[in-house]
Amino acid sequence: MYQSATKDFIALTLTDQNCHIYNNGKHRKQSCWRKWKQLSRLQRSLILALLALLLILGLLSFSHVSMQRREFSNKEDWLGMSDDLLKPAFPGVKSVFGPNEEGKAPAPVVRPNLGSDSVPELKEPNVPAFQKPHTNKKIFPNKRGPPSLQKNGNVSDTFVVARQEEDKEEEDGEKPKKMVSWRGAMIEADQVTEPPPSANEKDDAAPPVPNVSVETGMNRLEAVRDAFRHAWKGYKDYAWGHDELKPISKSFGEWFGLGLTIIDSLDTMWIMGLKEEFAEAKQWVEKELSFNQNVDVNLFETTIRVLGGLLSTYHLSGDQLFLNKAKDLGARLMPAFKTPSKIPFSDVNIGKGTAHPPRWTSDSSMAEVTSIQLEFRELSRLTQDPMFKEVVDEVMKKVHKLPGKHDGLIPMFINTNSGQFSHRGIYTLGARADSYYEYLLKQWIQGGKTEDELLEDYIEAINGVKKHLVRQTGAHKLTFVGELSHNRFSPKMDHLVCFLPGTLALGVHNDLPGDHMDLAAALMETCHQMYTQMGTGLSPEIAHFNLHATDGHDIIVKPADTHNLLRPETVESLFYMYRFTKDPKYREWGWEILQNFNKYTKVSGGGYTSINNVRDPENPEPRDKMESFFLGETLKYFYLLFSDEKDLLSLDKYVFNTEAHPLPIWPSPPK
Ligand code: DMJ
Repeated sequence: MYQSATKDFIALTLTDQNCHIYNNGKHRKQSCWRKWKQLSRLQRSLILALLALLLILGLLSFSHVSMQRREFSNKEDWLGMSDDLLKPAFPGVKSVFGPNEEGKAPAPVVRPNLGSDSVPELKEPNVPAFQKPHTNKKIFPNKRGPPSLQKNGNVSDTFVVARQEEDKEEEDGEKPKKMVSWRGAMIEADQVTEPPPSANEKDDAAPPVPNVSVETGMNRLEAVRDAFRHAWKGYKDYAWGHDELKPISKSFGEWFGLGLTIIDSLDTMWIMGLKEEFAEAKQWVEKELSFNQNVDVNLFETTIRVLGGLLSTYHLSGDQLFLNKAKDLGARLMPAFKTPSKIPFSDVNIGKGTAHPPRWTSDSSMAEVTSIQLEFRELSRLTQDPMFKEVVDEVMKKVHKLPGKHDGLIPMFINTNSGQFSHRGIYTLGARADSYYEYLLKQWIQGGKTEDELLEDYIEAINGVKKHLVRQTGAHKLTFVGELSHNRFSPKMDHLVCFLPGTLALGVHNDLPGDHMDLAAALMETCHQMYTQMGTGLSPEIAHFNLHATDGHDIIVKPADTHNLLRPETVESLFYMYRFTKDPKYREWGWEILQNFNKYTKVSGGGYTSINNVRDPENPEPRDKMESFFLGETLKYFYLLFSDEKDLLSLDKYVFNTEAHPLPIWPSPPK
């Protein structure tokens, strides 16, 4: 039976056109079999060999497919396993995996506590006075840095990625301009920052801040300088003249094509006394920087980073070059204000002199149109040309009078045609609204505390924040600023909101209500906890807070929010809090953050990288991007936090723009 079946099979497999398939199976069998018999022995052997080969190939491909399937399900096992095995940074906070915001491969992330994530009905705030948080002794597993970022760690990985990138660039014919690296003392200094791997392994036993004089803070300052040099080296070697460094692929990213990192870094280098680096950057500004480019730039980003950076560098260095560049840029940004409502468009072509809103809307975001004032006002003062100040003051006046605020809180968008708020009903101190509140206070300070409308709006807004947005967690009474969405409270806080403790403290320093300082201190503690409760000791982009005491956890991180972009806000606030209180704990907290940036984001070969997963110290997943604000803001605020130099940028003489560029407080009030 087996034999006859085989014969049948063979006969049917022969596709000889004479071997027809008939309806009648018997006929078919006979006809094909006859043909087979007519073949020579050699022919039959060849055919049989061919069939055997096909059979083997078939078997092989079957086993390959099933192996792939097995691997796939193993991956699922691995992810599932890591979900369970991931060491929770805070006991009981579980991890899950899911797609990240860029739709990349799912990574182990933190499982939100569903119980607390529900949005409770808006009630009266539950924090009449700020209860001191129960500060647990810090849960801070002093782990080793991730293998991929260790100096002697995954060098080959980094190399392979870089090599592949280079190969690709060679194929594309777009090899980035390699710059001659500045070598010498800088490299040695760089090595001081990162402890040798052996030291990392012994971290648990080591004293918290080895070899550092808390009194003088001197070594910490050197550590910040080293971090800056390391970041700068990566930028110089692989991204010189471009907007941002991609330190893992050793390449660059372009946003506006304005050498953002160089300009954002200028005043930081000046403040840190990095003369050689400053001289080189200045030379680039002089020789290479041109705003006469057919390029669309974002009005807000260009104002805070480039205009702000040029103006502050002019003030610090006294070099006219920077003011001339600032004037040129300011004039090129002016077309943004030519709108029916005088509320500026978000984008300007600085070469063509045209402006437009984003493609999908005629709205601008509130933070963007109300956080360009410090810079434009200062430009008018320096140039004696009122037009810059007039256009931005007009925006503030309009917003001051605009209906639709909620106890001083503003919606996130404004329409450039109607000049009215749009997308009403959502109130946040985070993205798209944050620096509106910051600039109310800072403009008032800049102008010598004479512009009453700004102060009124600020005080009213902070009262609104306290009334509608401030809550405490159930477990450890951590104070946070949530969001209001159509009258429902959401216990969600962006890391961006961590600018608020610093701003509140600055207000109190300028004689605003003392209870603002209580809120500042309570929020500062929470921002600190957003770092310490993560496996890497670095904050996620967004935290959710648990209003219930049920499971003892305060902070929940959703899968899409586990990244850290090297943002400055917490360090910024630590700087203000330390300046005004001199409480050494703020320096300690800052020092821990700097060490963790070094452990988990420092890239061997140069630069620091954003990471995808602050929960996983073993694999924080580098994102391959160093934002210009890491040099412009984060490292500058670290330096200022640790510096004991008495008159270094006194907060009675300077006001920092939202990108950490110091601008002078005016000696006489504006006219
Ligand atoms: C910076 O560009 C500024 O601080 C801005 O106000 C908010 N975003 C980044 C830093 O996080």
